[in-house]
Amino acid sequence: MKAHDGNPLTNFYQLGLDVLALCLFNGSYSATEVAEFFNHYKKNYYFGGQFSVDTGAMAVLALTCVNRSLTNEQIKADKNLKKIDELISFLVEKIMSEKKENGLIGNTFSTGVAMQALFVSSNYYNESEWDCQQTLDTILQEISQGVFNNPTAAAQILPPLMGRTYLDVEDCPYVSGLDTFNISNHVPESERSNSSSLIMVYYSVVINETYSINVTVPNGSVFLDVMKAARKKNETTFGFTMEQSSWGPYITSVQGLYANNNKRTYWELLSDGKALSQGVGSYVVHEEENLEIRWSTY
Ligand code: B12
Ligand SMILES: *[C@@H]1O[C@H](CO)[C@@H](O)[C@H](O)[C@H]1NC(C)=O
Ligand SMILES: *[C@@H]1O[C@H](CO)[C@@H](O)[C@H](O)[C@H]1NC(C)=O
Ligand SMILES: *[C@@H]1O[C@H](CO)[C@@H](O)[C@H](O)[C@H]1NC(C)=O
Ligand SMILES: *[C@@H]1O[C@H](CO)[C@@H](O)[C@H](O)[C@H]1NC(C)=O
Ligand SMILES: *[C@@H]1O[C@H](CO)[C@@H](O)[C@H](O)[C@H]1NC(C)=O
Ligand SMILES: *[C@@H]1O[C@H](CO)[C@@H](O)[C@H](O)[C@H]1NC(C)=O
Ligand SMILES: *[C@@H]1O[C@H](CO)[C@@H](O)[C@H](O)[C@H]1NC(C)=O
Ligand SMILES: *[C@@H]1O[C@H](CO)[C@@H](O)[C@H](O)[C@H]1NC(C)=O
Ligand SMILES: *[C@@H]1O[C@H](CO)[C@@H](O)[C@H](O)[C@H]1NC(C)=O
Repeated sequence: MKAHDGNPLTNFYQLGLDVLALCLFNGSYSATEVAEFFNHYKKNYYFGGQFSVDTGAMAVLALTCVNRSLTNEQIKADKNLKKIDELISFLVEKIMSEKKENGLIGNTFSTGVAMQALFVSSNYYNESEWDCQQTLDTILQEISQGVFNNPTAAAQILPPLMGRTYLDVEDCPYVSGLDTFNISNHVPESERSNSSSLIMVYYSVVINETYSINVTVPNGSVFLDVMKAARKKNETTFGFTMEQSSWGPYITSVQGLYANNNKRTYWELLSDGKALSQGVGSYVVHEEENLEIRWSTY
């Protein structure tokens, strides 16, 4: 981070996961350094100027674990450690301010981690500030519509549905049996695809110039199908590469221009000018929709 102007080459969500793992499994780390990193580089809680609820929530979970492991002597001896308390308070306030009218916190997919963070930090807000039941009702409705079919999305929402958080991981009696689990990411084609009819969508690649095309795809297609159809028509303009990740396919390049963590660049997905909350493998497109993939920074 120090060599990159305070920007981690991964991200603060991952720093949160790392600290949480070290803390839960009694690894060795310096609580003072943890406090420093999470406090000093606050810009890393934001992507493109927007507070990332997922990132803040993961930090709250990690910091809470660290805070719980501190002895009173440590706190008295080191002023930095007092900052952990202040930092949790700051993050909880930010998370709370991203609460929506329907109870979601941030968006659908950050709500699971946000709920976990709020479960462990109830000292830092007023009971009346958060209607947990409303959040739960909205989430259950979304689950029944298949919104959480992605296994990674499910993994983030499942603990709070059971009244649990990632801080409870150490209690899990099944850890040694996890490798016998076989979770398939396969969603039957028939569930989302109705190929009996075709729809037309607008698709643009935006770098400094805008490259547009109209493509026809079967009704029920996802964003990735549109990109493939466009690529078939013009490989030079609409060619792209992707990488599998836990959330599905991640777009790494378009027109040979590659996203780069060092430079904080990425390919952003939009519909009618609004950033999408799903990736190219999940987002189902609609007739006459204005789809865009834009060269952006975060
Ligand atoms: C950091 C981050 C990013 C960074 C990634 C680069 C970096 N330097 O780390 C940036 C800002 C570039 C980014 C971009 C996008 N992201 Co993002 N991202 C995250 C975040 C906060 C943490 C991911 C992470 O590090 N996980 C931990 C590591 C260990 O797991 P990992 O699988 O190896 O992580 C990699 C992948 O997750 C990948 N990645 C990041 N975002 C996305 C999104 C999708 C759809 C895919 C397939 C992969 C992917 O980058 C990570 C680092 O290499 C998560 C929050 C969360 N709750 O998970 C959201 C999250 C995964 N992102 C999300 C979305 C929607 C996107 C975008 C589609 C947004 C957009 N409109 O363009 C784009 C991806 C477009 C594309 N090119 O395909 C959603 C996914 C929801 C869903 N159901 O699919 C999440 C859950 C945030 C949210 N609450 O909405 N993201
Ligand atoms: C970590 O240490 C705590 C307290 O000493 C102990 O209760 C816990 O079982 C340890 N966890 C692991 C995973 O070793
Ligand atoms: C952090 O520790 C302090 C002192 O032990 C305590 O007062 C505070 O409630 C703790 N915070 C959390 C989130 O556990
Ligand atoms: C909680 O709310 C009550 C009444 O609305 C208020 O008096 C109190 O100061 C609040 N506490 C905190 C910690 O915000
Ligand atoms: C997991 O399930 C998939 C699909 O059902 C199958 O192809 C794969 O061989 C299985 N893997 C293991 C290790 O059982
Ligand atoms: C698929 O389309 C046909 C006709 O276009 C329609 O009758 C049928 O209900 C559709 N199926 C789904 C699952 O939408
Ligand atoms: C976009 O245009 C600016 C200014 O002309 C230029 O500096 C930059 O390199 C261009 N970006 C790309 C990705 O082509
Ligand atoms: C796409 O279709 C719209 C309306 O049907 C038309 O106005 C536009 O010029 C078309 N764009 C391209 C790139 O063909
Ligand atoms: C596409 O399918 C959906 C249901 O899956 C249906 O509501 C919609 O009317 C269909 N659109 C077209 C243009 O066939
Ligand atoms: C692809 O698009 C570029 C402009 O972006 C154009 O110069 C080229 O002729 C197109 N190729 C085909 C096969 O249409």
